[in-house]
Amino acid sequence: IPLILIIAASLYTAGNSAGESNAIALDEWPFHGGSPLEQRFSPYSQVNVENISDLGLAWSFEFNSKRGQEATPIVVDGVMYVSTAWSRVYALNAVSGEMLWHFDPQVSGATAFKACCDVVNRGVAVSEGRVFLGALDGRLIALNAKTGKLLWSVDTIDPDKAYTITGAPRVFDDKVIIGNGGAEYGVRGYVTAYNASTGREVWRFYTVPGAPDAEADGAASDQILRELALPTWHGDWYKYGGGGTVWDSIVYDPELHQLYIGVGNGSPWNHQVRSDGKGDNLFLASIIALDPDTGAYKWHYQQNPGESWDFTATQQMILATWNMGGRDRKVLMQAPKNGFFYVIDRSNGELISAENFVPVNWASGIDKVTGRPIENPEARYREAPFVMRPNALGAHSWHPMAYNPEKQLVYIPIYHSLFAYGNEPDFKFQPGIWNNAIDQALLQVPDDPEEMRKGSAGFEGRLLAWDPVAQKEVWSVRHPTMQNGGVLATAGHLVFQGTGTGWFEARHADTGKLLWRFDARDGIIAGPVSYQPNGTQYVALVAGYGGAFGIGEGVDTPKIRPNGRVLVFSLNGAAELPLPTKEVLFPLDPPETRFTEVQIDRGRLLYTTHCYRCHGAGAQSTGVLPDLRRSPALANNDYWRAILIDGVLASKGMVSFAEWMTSEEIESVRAYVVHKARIAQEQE
Ligand code: PQQ
Repeated sequence: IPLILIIAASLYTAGNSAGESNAIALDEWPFHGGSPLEQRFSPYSQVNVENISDLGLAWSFEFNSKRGQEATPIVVDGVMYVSTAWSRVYALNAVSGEMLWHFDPQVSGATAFKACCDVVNRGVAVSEGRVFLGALDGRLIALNAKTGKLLWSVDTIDPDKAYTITGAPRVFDDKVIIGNGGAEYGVRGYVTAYNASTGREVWRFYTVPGAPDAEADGAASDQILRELALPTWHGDWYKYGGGGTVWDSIVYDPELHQLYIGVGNGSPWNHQVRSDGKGDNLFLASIIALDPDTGAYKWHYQQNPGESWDFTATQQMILATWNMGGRDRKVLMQAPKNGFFYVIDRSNGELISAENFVPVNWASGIDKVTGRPIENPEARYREAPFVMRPNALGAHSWHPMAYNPEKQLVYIPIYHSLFAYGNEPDFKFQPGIWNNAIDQALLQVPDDPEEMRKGSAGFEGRLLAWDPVAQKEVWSVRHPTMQNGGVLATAGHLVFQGTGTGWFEARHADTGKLLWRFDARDGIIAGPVSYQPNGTQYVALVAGYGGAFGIGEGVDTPKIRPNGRVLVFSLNGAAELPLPTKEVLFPLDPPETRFTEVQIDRGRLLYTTHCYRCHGAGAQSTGVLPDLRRSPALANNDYWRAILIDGVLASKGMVSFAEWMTSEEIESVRAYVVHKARIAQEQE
């Protein structure tokens, strides 16, 4: 075990009764969640409720991409290691901001097509002079922490399948572990542990069974999947991959020497299609505990048996120890997409409590004895569509929450949203492309902005302070936009969070009162960190919009965005934030060509199926990816075909759709975008 983990683990076990700090006495941010317990709590109080008005920008650093910025920086030995879009990594002096090195894994632009939710990267892991990076194209890469030079690189995926990596690796003992994404594209989820010095594979654990007649695959999961999981699957799931990707949260528990992995949704989403509407489909939407040495299964807790809505247990897991009824309980907390806050005994996976932290209509509660949700039968959209709250975007997604162990409060960046699920009438599985087997027609957005606004009425983003012991809200504040940043809690009685509208804010941890804010001039979605080298406390974060919500929906968000930037604050910091690089939008200048209503309507459905997730609802860009209504290629079908059929922009992430749409269908998409451009022009 590396020294740092031994120190960390002994400090945790020292402070393990309720109310006592579980925080580590390290002056840096060595792990993804700050400490191995992933509480995102800084034990420093130099910056506090009394002096927060003196907090100012100490330095900033600009990346070279304005795609989604989701990384949590790691700070070790005075160096900040931070990743950005396209899996690029920078090493910066954590005090001065001076760049020490950068590494670009040269991910091919076409990989963007396989990424459901932007070309994001949530961060690196650092241990014993090595930096570990999961690249979007599936490579796990080890770099020399001093020089940024490549030490080793392994391909963790089957390149013929639509796997991607957006999550941060985790390191423990002499191993580094990584999962992947792609459950919308027909893959089978797994995690793999590699030897940290050599990159040699040590073990792999698949989260869902393969074909029933498949030979033993030598993976650590083989036997448990056959015994426990296989009987819970029906139909042709293995032809569709099954899903269960571990695309974000993995936690190594140094106290119990266990590894927890958060497993995602089914592929395709619709349980009717995936598994004939039968069976629990283990281990979808489950937390699984594994033996870190061998990958052997220890226990699991499934949140959504027969998952059918893109519900995931991939959200962050926070570990703590509480004194309950006179005895210490080692708990694991998670606020997954489905809207319930779960407290689980991490020694055995037993449910301690679960209550909804947002309004939900798919279940009336969680049965305390069985641990299963008490479902509203209509939510399974078997006979009729169901307007569900929350939905696939989740009540809470990857945006990190924070736990203040001194106050025993969790601060969660939450969403309220709803949409209609319905059976896809003519589902045909197409490997390698978005397949969820739900009716895309129900997701089409109306042309009338008033109607569109009505459709999204009730959508809101909040910061919620939650008492995880009593399972109830303590306070919450509403933000102007739905998607906002991750959260940091500090011993200075502060809670830090960035907003979608571009403010970096500090609030009082007890009341939510706004105490300080800084104009970051760009939407923020990532989570802040804090470190205190040489006696000065810094608070740092990456600013920049994007991600699933940030490219797909952003009706009222700023349209010209700067590149992502690292912003670092300290007391009396007096740096100026440079104005963003200037950018000019193409004019709205749709061609005169007339299209029929039928073409436009057909284009609307195709746009919703294939284009919407990157280029925005109703062809309204959020400013992260190009606004198609302003594209010069709209002018002429030859230009349009060059992009959509010949794939001339593949290196930028816009691949050919020739395999997925006919020429006529591609023309209908142009008809729809021209139609939307005309409407926008009239409104200008
Ligand atoms: N990624 C984001 C993001 O970065 O904003 C949001 C989501 C993902 C989701 O809501 C997902 O459901 C999701 N699902 C998968 C998957 O099923 O494999 C992967 C990812 C990802 O890797 O980013 C996301």
